[in-house]
Amino acid sequence: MKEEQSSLLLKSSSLFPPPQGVKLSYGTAGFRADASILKSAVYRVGILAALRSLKTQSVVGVMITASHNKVTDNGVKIVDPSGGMLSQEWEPFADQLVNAQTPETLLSIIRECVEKEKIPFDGVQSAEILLGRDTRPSGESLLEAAKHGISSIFGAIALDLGILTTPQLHWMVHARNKGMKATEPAYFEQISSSFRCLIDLIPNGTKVNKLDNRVVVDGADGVGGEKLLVLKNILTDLVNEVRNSGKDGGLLNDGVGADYVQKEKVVPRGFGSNDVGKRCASLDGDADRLVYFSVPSNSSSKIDLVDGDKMLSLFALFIKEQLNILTREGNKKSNNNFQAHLGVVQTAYANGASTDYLKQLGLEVIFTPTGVKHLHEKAAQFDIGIYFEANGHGTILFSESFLSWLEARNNELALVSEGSEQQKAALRLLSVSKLINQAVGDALSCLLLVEAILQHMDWSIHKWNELYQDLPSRQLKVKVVDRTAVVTTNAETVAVTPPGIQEAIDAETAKYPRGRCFIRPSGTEDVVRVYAEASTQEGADSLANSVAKLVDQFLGSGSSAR
Ligand code: G16
Repeated sequence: MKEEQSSLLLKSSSLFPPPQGVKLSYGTAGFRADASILKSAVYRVGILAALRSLKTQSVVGVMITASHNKVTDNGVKIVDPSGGMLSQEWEPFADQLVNAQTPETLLSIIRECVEKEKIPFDGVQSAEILLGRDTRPSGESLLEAAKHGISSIFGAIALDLGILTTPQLHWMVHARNKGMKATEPAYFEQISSSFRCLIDLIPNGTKVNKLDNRVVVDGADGVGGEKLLVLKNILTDLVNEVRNSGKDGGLLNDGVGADYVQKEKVVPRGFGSNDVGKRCASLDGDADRLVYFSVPSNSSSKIDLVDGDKMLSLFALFIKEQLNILTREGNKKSNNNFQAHLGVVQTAYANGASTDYLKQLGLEVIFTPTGVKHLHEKAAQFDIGIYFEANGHGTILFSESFLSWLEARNNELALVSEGSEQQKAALRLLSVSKLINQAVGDALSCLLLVEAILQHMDWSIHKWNELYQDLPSRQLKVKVVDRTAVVTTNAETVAVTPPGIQEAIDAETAKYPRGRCFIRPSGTEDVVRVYAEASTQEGADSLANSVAKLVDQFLGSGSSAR
């Protein structure tokens, strides 16, 4: 490393000293903490992003967001050149860099990484980093810190894209590296035009949502609400109303948003008995998660939740139907056949009833630990891989080889049987691959796909919700002294430490018919999460409460943080 580069790094890092006595780790989705202690971490992630861009000779992204966390938190994560999460191989390096106590240690860690990764670091190669942030008040100054980090590396350029949803930034990094236009209008153009294609392909002529039957969306008082208003102007038939759009002074994620709705199973702020019978949806704070719900007639606050598992099931059903049409009888005459391998990926939070349903559909179901970085990797191994967390975070991945076959098949069908059912099925799958975000879970594109499929099937939200009946479940958070004391295995279903806790959980679980329960340390909040399922709601609640008490006993002082 040249002398000038070293002294630039020493000088700039002295402006961003790390907070004393704080150890941060690159968790489920990057670094997250109270925004007041994050400047140094964000500055250093800027450096890391520049190194990643130099290493890969591609554009990378940095997103400033804490998604579902409370408004006073913030966070930062790197978007890899593929548009996906930072390669997990680089996470330990991110941890070391962010926790280095002095500018000198920081410099020696950077040197080590440059050497180990053989990063071209001569000031000749260039690096480009796209920056985005959500609507948190702390976002602007943290973004400046990221810019400082980036400009501390010779040849690195930061492009500030302002306020974006997290999936928009992922999409733009993906698009840039594929040589496509990577702007917000290009994003909206792609998702809205592929949505229109799906609507035009609905059997028996084009159907349009009746005005009184359009979805009502809770924007979590975050960036998603703001962007949905843009989409509402482009697709005027789509959304009836956006509430909690962030424009009316509501507090981000405070009694609103997908995380709140899914965990508490109650209406978000601004919804109630006037919404009985309506199809409602909720985005999370940075619009990478989506859940649907309806308000039953006998309730003003309880909801019927349609979560990520049901979205996965709806998507799987639709994709499977299109694949069946494509490969049925008349098609067998073609020399151009392809047995697409369709698979689904879930986590331990998936409702047991959803897994049973997916298996009944004949689908291969794989489990991974929590975090889309794990699910995405597995889904990418299929020709079509659908992954979803129960919390509404997920997408559908199409392999390059399947897409080239599909394009060719569509062209072939256009010549021999234009407008046939087979060709329509090919076109529908092609449209889905353009509509749904190939980089990461994206609430806006998932909302469009759900709306298109419900219209295609002519289904109400109730019909959709009846695909299977969820087993009653309950999730709790427990605040403990040190959540890292919980170490898990088997896709987080078994706690290896502290010793004896798993046996105690098993003994408790055995008391409940259809009981299932696990604990895991959160990677985004300072809590241990407890998930319980049983044949009745009382059973699930009681199992979750007993296990929360066990967590308290084994891990020390913490009041239940539900
Ligand atoms: C992030 C991750 C999700 C994960 C969620 C909760 O979501 O992207 O994959 O499910 O955190 O993680 P944990 O249980 O470890 O706290 P988001 O929407 O907050 O970015």
